[in-house]
This record gives sequence, C-alpha cells and structure tokens, in this order.
Amino acid sequence: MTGFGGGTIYYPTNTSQGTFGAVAIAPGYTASQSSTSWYGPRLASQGFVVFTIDTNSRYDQPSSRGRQLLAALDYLTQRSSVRGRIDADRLAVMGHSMGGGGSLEAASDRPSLQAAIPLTPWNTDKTWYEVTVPTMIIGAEDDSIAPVRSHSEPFYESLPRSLDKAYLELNNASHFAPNYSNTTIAKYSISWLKLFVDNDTRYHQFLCPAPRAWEIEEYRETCNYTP
Ligand code: 856
Repeated sequence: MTGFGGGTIYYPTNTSQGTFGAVAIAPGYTASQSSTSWYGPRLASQGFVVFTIDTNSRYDQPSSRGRQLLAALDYLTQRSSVRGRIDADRLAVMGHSMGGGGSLEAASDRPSLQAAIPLTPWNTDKTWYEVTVPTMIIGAEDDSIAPVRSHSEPFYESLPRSLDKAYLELNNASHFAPNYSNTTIAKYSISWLKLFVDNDTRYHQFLCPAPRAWEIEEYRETCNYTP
C-alpha cells in the first residue's frame, strides 16, 4: 500500500454488467475506516466500487487526506484485485469532516474526477473557485465542529456558479450524522453519483429542482446540468 493507510473495498459481484464507477471515501480527524463503513455496502449495492480508506496517520490534515484519496483511487484502478471491474474514467471522492475537506482538495487537484461529495466537511481553506468537478456538499444544521456558516456554506458559495453543485443541509443533525447509516445522505449521494459518475439522467429529478422535506434544513443547487 503506498500513499494511504489501507482500507476496505466493497464491490458489485455481478460481472455481466460491464465495468463500474468507483468512489474513495476518507474518514475524519482521529477516525478510521470504521466511521465510514456503512457507505460500503450501501453504495456498492447501487453499482459502485467503494474504497473506504484509512489515512497514514489519524492526525493527517485535509490536504494530506486529499492526496491519500487520489493515491487510493490510483491503487484501486491500477493495482487492486478489482481493477478489472472499474472504469478508470468514472471516479469520485467522498469524505467526512477533515476527510470531506480532503475530498475538496482532491477535486481541486484532479479535475478529471466525475464527482465529489464532502460530508460535513472541515477545512481552513474557505475558497474553492478552481474546482471543476461536480460537487454536492452535505452539511449538518447543528454541527459545532465544522459549523456550516464557516465551513460548508462558504465552501459551496466559493465553488463556481457555472459548476454543477449542490448544498444539502441536514435538519437537526450533528457533525457525526455522516458516520451512521442515514437515508437522506444515501438518497442524495447515490443520486449525485448516478448522475455524474454514471451519467444516468434518471436521477436528475431527485436533485433538481430543490427537494423539500422535513429532513432537509436547506438545499441550494445550480441546476446547470443539461443532458
Ligand atoms: C471526527 C475536524 C480545530 O479543528 C477541530 O477541532 C476538528 C475536530 C474534528 C474534526 C474532524 O475531522 O472530525 C471528525 O473524526 C476538525
């Protein structure tokens, strides 16, 4: 293993459907892959190869977590035992907290990514004008570690207006909501991955126009996507 701390690969077992897109997911500060493990079966069951990673050190900062996400995708597509099941042109990143901050770093550094989904992201860098990767930021209303007013919201607003971007704020949820099986996170992150990694336009209807539901405190989107 080079460039990241290992991890677990979850993958669709059906090989008659061709190749699948893949997503690497980074944990937050001091956390391990166990904090993101629920995404493995949840996303793999929808047709994605999922790599929940550990970081080299539990104390790595977002910029390092971003580099590790990209190293994990390189391992996944070039050297892993499931590389033959993956379409290397259809890759995405996700991450929680400092790992979510890392997913923004990865999107900034590798524009060829097809999607990024930062989950209650934390970063000292508040400006992401340079990102060209379709990005859905998921914030939590009651987050006191990465408050949406100083993290998710400025991140979202700094992304280019021309970008396919969305901001979903979970109602009555804490910083740690993304660590536990969450139907709202699953529904919208799967829709984002389906639309931008698989180019499956059937999922556009779930993202635009803005959904209204009690579990969503706020939703912003550009709805720039045109099939
Ligand atoms: C838990 C990010 C000053 O920054 C912080 O206090 C801080 C704390 C936690 C996290 C994080 O990644 O939380 C996820 O594993 C920043």
